[in-house]
Amino acid sequence: MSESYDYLFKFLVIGSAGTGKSCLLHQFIESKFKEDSSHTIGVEFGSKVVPVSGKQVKLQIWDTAGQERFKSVTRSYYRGAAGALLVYDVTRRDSFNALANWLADARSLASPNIVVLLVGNKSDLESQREVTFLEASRFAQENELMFLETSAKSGQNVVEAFSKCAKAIVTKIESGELDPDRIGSDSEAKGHALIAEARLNFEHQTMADSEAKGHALIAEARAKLQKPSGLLSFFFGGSSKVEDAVECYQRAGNMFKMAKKWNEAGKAFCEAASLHAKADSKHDAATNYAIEIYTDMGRFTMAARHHQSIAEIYETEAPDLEAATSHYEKAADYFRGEESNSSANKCILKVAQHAAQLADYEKAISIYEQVAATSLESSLLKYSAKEYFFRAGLCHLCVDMLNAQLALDRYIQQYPAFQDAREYKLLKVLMEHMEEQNVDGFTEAVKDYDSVSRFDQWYTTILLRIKKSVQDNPDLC
Ligand SMILES: Nc1nc2c(ncn2[C@@H]2O[C@H](COP(=O)(O)OP(=O)(O)OP(=O)(O)O)[C@@H](O)[C@H]2O)c(=O)[nH]1
Ligand SMILES: [Mg+2]
Repeated sequence: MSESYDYLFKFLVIGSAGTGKSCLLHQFIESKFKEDSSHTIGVEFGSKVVPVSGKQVKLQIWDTAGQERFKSVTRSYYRGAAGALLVYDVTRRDSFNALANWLADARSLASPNIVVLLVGNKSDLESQREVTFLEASRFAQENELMFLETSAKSGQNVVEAFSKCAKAIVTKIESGELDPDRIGSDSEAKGHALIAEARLNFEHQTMADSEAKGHALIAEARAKLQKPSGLLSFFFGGSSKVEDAVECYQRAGNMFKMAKKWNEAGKAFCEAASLHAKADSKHDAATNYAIEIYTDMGRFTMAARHHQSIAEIYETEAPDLEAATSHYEKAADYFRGEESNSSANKCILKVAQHAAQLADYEKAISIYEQVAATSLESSLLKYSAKEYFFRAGLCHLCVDMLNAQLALDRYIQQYPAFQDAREYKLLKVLMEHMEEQNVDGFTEAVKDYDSVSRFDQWYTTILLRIKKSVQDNPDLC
């Protein structure tokens, strides 16, 4: 079990949350990308023997949590570390800006002589890069750090990063600059390592148990749902089997959560949530729970998708536009947090659509205008701006003509080609008819347009409201 080695170095992997520290460690030890990495709780541990300048060096690596709330825990592991990988994410400037603080911590808590290698991770995401190689190498030079860009995903430079850092330590030892007895090969570190290894084994065992229980509960939930209801249950509360199934799904969710099977946990909680919604009972607890887990684990995309599917349930199976809107809004926020802009837009457009239907025109207008403006920034999406301006224009007409006119002028300034669009022309014609209180002309214009491109239910509702406002309230114009 015990491999032979010449040196044992304690290593730290530090840096902001989500920069890929755990993935780097996993890639280094397992030579694989960790697909489903979630935020590290406290610290994790790994070790590997690497050949360095003809010597066998055992690296005992402490992967620390980047989240602020674990700072006090992770700092207690810094002592005695010989080397550190200081990680930032090349696609996130904030993680680069935080480097100075991490470095100061490492030097003051581990040792002023700690050998630090700066790692710009996620180099595979070139198109999303926010930090250039040049400015990072400048930072490294100014702070006497070595520097590499890596990809924990492709594996590029990962082994090199650890080896390069280890090599620099060996060189320092051999030149007499470092005393090997005074760096992270002390018995305290060995003690830490043994405890961590024991803890990991224990966790693996209990996690496997929890996962098995989770699967059993899912099977139980399914069996409960398939049981025929019968006439009696109709009288004595037919929904009880649904409630039992919901409970099973929730318990399964908890088991999966303990097993760190986040995907399964989320699915189980969502099953529970959608059953609740269908049974039209109070389901907030379950949905929020599912979403909380994902948010907590930093998996915003997951949280977003779940908000989105709950919103869809509220749109179709258990109609409640306000609830749907609020879930779409949250989904959009989370998608935006992950920079999934097209998904965020899809959700926020739903919010606008429902807001208009609920007569909150101001909100709808502001969303449509915003989405139109962002679409104009991209040559691919530019074309869709006219639809959003059209929708915003119609919402304006539900409120008043003057602002509608001013808005149209603004839209043309932003997007001159809008003037030639059928949508713009229709808005203009409608406004003319409104001014003349010509309800028949209004109807004709709508009909003409509709014969070419059919209006869906949303447009029909809004157009009818505008028409009604002309009939009911001629002074409006
Ligand atoms: N494209 C790409 N994604 C990566 C890379 N490394 C990590 N990721 C992704 O980045 C996210 C965060 O990775 P983690 O390794 O868990 O981040 P961490 O730094 O350990 O986060 P904390 O534990 O909170 O400190 C995950 O979704 C990974 O899939 C990489 O090199 N390329
Ligand atoms: Mg981690």
